[in-house]
Amino acid sequence: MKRVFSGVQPTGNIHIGNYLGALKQFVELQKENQCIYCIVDMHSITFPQDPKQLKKNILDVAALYMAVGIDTKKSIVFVQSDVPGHAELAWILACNSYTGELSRMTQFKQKNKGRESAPTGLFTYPILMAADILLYDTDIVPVGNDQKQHIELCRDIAIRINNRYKNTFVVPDGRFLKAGARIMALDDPLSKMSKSAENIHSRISLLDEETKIKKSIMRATTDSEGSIKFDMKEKPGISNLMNIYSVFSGMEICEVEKTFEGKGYGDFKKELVQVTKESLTPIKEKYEEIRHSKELLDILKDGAERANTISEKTIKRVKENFGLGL
Ligand code: ATP
Ligand code: LTN
Repeated sequence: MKRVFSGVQPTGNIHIGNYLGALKQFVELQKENQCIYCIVDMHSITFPQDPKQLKKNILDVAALYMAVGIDTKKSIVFVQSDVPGHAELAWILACNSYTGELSRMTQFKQKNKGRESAPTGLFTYPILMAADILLYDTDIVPVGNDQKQHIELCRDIAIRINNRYKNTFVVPDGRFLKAGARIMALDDPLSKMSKSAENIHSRISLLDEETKIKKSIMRATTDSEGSIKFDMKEKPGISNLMNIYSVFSGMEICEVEKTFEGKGYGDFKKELVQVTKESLTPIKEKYEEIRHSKELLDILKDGAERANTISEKTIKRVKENFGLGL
């Protein structure tokens, strides 16, 4: 059995990009692997968060994990800050990484655009992410394409430490889907769909009302040509919508092209609204059931205990290999 680890930030607005790029994989991987899914609250404070809202967002993500099909009897679900090993290992990894490699991270460059100075945590964000992964001897990390560079850095740090010290870490592999790995913003198909974009119609959140879903899709940017053909370079808007249609309906892109041959963007968008609603309704229903149940807190507490047991073993091994402590 392989070990799988991944995380989502509790920053609100979990959208179909997060679902199709990451969460859908989380569910599939449960069948044959030991999976650990984390709510990475310490990553979310790289920008200031309202404390009450953060607490609520943590429970929202936990309930969404379960609503999309994560089975907490099989998989471990927990909150990052409940397991002290993450922060502890992050320091040790920081001492084995370089400011040069962190400066090359495109996510950092994008999020820090236009500023002279950045929060230190935003700069060292990938190190905490590497700690999350290496702490659990992870083999596979299911994520969206935007995390490729962070996974590469995690691998580099693991290999570096394995060479400098005793063999200490399992070197993980990223896992990226073909179709959902990069869902683009509905209002700007050249940027990725994001939780933090100002325009709410740039994304479809998993808990959006039906009228909002319809509005966002019907006003999504396309082109003036009017033919439903997949071409990410020349026709990024309609291609992104076709991608979303393909993953929600289970149809291959070429089948989507065939089905909508000769039809207009209006007809296609109406069908897309339909499959999106059909896919999201059961998730919303399950979410409502779980979100305010007493069970939710118990599940997270139990998850943290299980995670902590694994984490403590790794920390012990790392300290031994580094000569730290008594
Ligand atoms: P933000 O865009 O505000 O930085 P985010 O949407 O990237 O936030 P995260 O919690 O950091 O949110 O990401 C959770 C998971 O969703 C990650 O695996 C990430 O790669 C994936 N993901 C995020 N956006 C997309 C997208 N547009 N398409 C596919 N996968 C995505
Ligand atoms: N950086 C990730 C979230 C994240 C993560 C992780 C993903 C934090 N720690 C460990 C996989 C494994 C993001 O999606 N922005």
